[in-house]
Amino acid sequence: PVSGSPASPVQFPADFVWGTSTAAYQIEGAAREDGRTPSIWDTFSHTPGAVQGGDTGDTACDHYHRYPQDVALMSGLGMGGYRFSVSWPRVQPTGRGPAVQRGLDFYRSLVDELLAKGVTPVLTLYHWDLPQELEDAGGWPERDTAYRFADYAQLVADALGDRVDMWTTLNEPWCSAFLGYGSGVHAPGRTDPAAALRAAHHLNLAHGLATRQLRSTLPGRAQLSVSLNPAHVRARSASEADQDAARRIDALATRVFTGPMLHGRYDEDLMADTARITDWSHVRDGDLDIAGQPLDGLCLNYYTPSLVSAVTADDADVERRDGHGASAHSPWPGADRVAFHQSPGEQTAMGWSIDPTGMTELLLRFSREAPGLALYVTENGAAYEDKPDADGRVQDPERIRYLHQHITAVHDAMTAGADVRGYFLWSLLDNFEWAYGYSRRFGIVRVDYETQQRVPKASAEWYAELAGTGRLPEVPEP
Ligand code: PNW
Repeated sequence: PVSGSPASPVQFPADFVWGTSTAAYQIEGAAREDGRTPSIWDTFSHTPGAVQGGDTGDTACDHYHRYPQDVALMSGLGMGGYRFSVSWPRVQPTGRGPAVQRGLDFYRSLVDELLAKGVTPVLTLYHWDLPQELEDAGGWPERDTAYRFADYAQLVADALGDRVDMWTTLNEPWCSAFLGYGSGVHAPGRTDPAAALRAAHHLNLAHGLATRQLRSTLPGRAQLSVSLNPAHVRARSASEADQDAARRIDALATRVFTGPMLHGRYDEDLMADTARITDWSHVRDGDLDIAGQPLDGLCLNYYTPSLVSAVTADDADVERRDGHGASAHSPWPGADRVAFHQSPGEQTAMGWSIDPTGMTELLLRFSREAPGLALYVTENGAAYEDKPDADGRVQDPERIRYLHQHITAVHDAMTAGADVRGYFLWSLLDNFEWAYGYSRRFGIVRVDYETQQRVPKASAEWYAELAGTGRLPEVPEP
């Protein structure tokens, strides 16, 4: 294009998948129906003080009963894909033994509904809802949980393998391990750094065991992957100390999972940094080979970068802004000399700064580090305090702007060579935002939690145009 001409349209390939993401506990409700038993999130959300407003997922968006309407909504928006998760305690209530047929039937009906409308299902096996009984037996810090996960994966594969082609094992194992067992702001709310590191390893092992099993039973067309939320870490300065702080956080946020899963190893610096906390004797011979099973794709979730520095005497009063909720306990075992800072720029309602360059850099990092793997963005989006106007319409120009910037950033990565095949917006619906309950709305469709009415926001219409044309629409003038 001639410089000075209007920016050339941002056009995506015709086979690029446009979709939305959700997770079982955040939308399904029906917490005690059809044989479902409590997960760690049921227990946690019913613990006074754990979740903002005392909110729980008991009813959520009632998607369990309203899924035909929700699929019709997606189809009306012209979505090509839908990423959802299977609730482990709905399918295998105690985390052991045979499957509950009614639980599997729900997912089978959901998938059939999607396929009938031409929406490709992308199935996540684990989006944080561990059966409580397995937590009572020790949870992710216990090795046995990894084997239980592989058995559960097999049950789901047997039931849905003939109709689902895109499988991801875990969603954001960092949150499961370090928010669940380190800072305790997520279920099960434990605050034990050594347990958090054991949990991370057993999640790596669980991913590998399940991948090995799915590979041997699913048809050859099945695509296997995992969804990670690599913190895109930036050092506040070029000083050696700040660079080292960034290295430590990258190890604990990202390489603790990508090391085993992509390269079959734990990096030496990670093991040395955490030597005070664990001797890593929970890692057995052969585990890393299992964790490093070959994958077909890598799914990345991106919202905001992290800005860190080394703690110095001057930082004694630096506010701990690590965007992970208020806790006296760190989610970063062994990195207590690291300070987190608010990145510059505007923020969303999560207090997360808006920086689309992190998206491009993240995709390019993994296109170099994992050549040959198809990349997917499986989560990206923004919470805003949008409200219906007098006519009941929801104008959410900030969300449209956020999406426009980040989808442009995905395109930039593709132009620079990243093999990105799809983008799944978080989220289809406003939903249960974990420790924040219903106080944060990420949906492109508004949910009225009193009436369960769904109202597509302006961003949904904007996104539908993108999905229909593959060309990024302009941001509407205010
Ligand atoms: C991800 N953090 O959660 C999840 O995969 C979604 O279920 C969630 O709704 C979405 O992002 C928006 O938050 C995260 O504290 C929760 O760093 C917390 C953190 C990161 C991701």
